[in-house]
Amino acid sequence: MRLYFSPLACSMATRIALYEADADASFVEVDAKTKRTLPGGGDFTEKSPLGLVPTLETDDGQLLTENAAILQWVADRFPKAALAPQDAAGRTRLVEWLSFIGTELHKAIFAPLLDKNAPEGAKAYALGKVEPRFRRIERHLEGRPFLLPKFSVADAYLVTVLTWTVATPIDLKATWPALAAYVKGVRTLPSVAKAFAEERELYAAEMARAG
Ligand SMILES: N[C@@H](CCC(=O)N[C@@H](CS)C(=O)NCC(=O)O)C(=O)O
Repeated sequence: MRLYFSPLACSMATRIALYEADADASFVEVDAKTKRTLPGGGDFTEKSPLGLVPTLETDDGQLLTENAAILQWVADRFPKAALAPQDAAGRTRLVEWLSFIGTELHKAIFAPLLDKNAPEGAKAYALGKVEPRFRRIERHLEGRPFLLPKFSVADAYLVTVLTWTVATPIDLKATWPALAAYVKGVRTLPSVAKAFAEERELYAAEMARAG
């Protein structure tokens, strides 16, 4: 299978899941600005209509998009890695967290804050949404290492988006100590540490290319 990704973007959650599963996967970098694959590759919008990462091409040629779908697909494809609860109640909680991270954190807060072209009013509106949403996860993660009883694909997604706070006015350590401790703990997992180290290097190369 092949994961289309951009360095340190939300697609890193899928990389983490693939590392956890010890999956045989290749990784194709996408230039988020030009929507072309690197190095010197093709038009990524032929794979993903909106040109968004993650996009996962499976061994039987399916093209999957959307974090919540791809992460659950990886969890189901590699059940031994136990990246998703097997029981219905646990699965519902997983979908609840994936939806919360995708809509209430990723899109509602981080997308406007990280978009250089977003107007200041949009950024201020997004910052206004931080307190209740971060409080919800802060309370949930007090005394817990993971969102669910075990590490799951939802943690792979949450640690990825919370790391973006460094590029925003949100001070995780000062304001949200349980979230800061959660990120610190999850980043010690070998799969997560490896993904971050690799993607940090690719991100630095991307920044150097952009000048
Ligand atoms: N709804 C999509 C959103 C994916 C998304 O926003 N991806 C970002 C990276 S975190 C992206 O590809 N941005 C490039 C762009 O907006 O052109 C999902 O959950 O997978």
